[in-house]
Amino acid sequence: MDGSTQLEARDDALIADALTGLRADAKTLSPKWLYDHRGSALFEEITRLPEYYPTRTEAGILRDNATALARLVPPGGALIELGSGASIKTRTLLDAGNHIGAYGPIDISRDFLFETADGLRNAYPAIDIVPVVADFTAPVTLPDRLAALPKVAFFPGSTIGNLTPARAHALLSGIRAWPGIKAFILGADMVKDTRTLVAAYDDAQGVTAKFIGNILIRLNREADADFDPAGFDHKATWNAARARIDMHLLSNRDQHVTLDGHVIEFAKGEPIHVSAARKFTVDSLVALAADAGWDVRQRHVDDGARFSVAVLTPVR
Ligand code: AVJ
Repeated sequence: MDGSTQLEARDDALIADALTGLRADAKTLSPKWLYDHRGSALFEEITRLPEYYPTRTEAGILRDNATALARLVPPGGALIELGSGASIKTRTLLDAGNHIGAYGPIDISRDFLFETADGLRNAYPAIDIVPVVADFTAPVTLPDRLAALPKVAFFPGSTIGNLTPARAHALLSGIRAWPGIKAFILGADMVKDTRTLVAAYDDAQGVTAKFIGNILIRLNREADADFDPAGFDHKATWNAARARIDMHLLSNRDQHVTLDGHVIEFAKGEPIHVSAARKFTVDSLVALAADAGWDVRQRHVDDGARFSVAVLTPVR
């Protein structure tokens, strides 16, 4: 259960990260902690919301270009996905690529990853499914089975937008250095009208609020904290200067919370920054790629040019 009485799965990395973030002047929590088992399931629920256009828009682009995208993987080569979640979109590429030798889903949510991998093994018996439990915001060392193969990286969902520009650059540079890397298929959500953007991160049913608030429930369970989730409200705003949606939890009263024995004070209205979703223009996308040694070889978009799936190739 979600209660704070039982401290299962105490997570030292989570505690250290949360304490650093919550003791800063501007309080923050890293979005990577949103994806425990419940968080991953809530995110899948978000992807089906009417307001959350990115997933279905990107899925349409992948479907329309599946054959061309799958062909980027050499025969017997590997498709490696960063932050694979339920690997739903990936199936479009695997269905179009029966020449693909291996699929390596990388995800931080271990149980969710292994469940997904079992499902994929049943659906694609000819493809070697090699799940990798890792935090892709740090450099990922691929297991030998994947490292040895020519490979294509796949980073859908515009999750690149969750990273600071510096971390996004580091990720693109890191993948550029993988042995045998042939191409990088990168999903990126584009800048558009503010109302559409904000609605996608503040849905009428409150699923996004539940998803963001879940981080507090996780801290109660895994970081010996005593947050009252009802004491915090979800707020999404468009930050034009940084071209990103900011997601905050606002303390709705003066309160204090204990986390692993440390007291943290919250003033009424004080925010915890939990996640940012950066949005791109063609120019900002090309610049991000070029700075890390990639050419934007193709850019597939939907009719409204709301989302793009870019094919990056190493600059030679
Ligand atoms: C999974 C990072 C792509 O930023 O759009 C959705 C996460 N957070 N609603 C995004 C998210 C709140 C999502 N990504």
